Amino acid sequence: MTKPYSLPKLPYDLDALEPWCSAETLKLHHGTHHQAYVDAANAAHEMLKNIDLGNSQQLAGAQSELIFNVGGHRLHSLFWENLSPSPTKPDGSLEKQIEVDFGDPDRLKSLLSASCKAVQGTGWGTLYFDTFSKCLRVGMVLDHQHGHTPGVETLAVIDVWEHAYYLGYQSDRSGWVAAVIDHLDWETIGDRLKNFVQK
Ligand code: MN3
Repeated sequence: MTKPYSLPKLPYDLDALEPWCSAETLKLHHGTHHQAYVDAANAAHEMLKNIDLGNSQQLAGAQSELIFNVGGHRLHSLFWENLSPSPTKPDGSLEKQIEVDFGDPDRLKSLLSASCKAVQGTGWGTLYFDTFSKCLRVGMVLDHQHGHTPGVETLAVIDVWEHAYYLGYQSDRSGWVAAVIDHLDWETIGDRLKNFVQK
């Protein structure tokens, strides 16, 4: 039987992000951590098929398992794609939108960095497009599922769980965040914005 969730292939080789993200870190992060969220999401999907509807606690538990693990799967899938082996710059309509909402790309990067630092414990820094206000916003997701307004369109995410950086950076989360921000794939982020604006 086909499972609803599967691990996506990385869009580059395991050593493509070296030296700032080692092949060892990427292998563990993608092949072990991301795979674990995929497996647990499939398990929660199965559990919900035959759930006892009279058992609210079991139902809430299974739904919460699904949300946490699908959240992890989705965020990691976005994360791999919004990293670039070589530095890129925002251009075109993304560049214009950044000017309108933040003044310049450095202000946006500073906000992203501060948001990543402000995550207590496990979570993610995010850049998203609010379809109501038509504004770019910087925010954070705690764990994999708390803190995001439902319905916003995610453009870029930065993983600040310790498993993302501990092998290479130990407790230096700021060093990891700075390296990721220097290697965001602004082309992918611009393409995501175009898709959301066109909706
Ligand atoms: Mn992770």
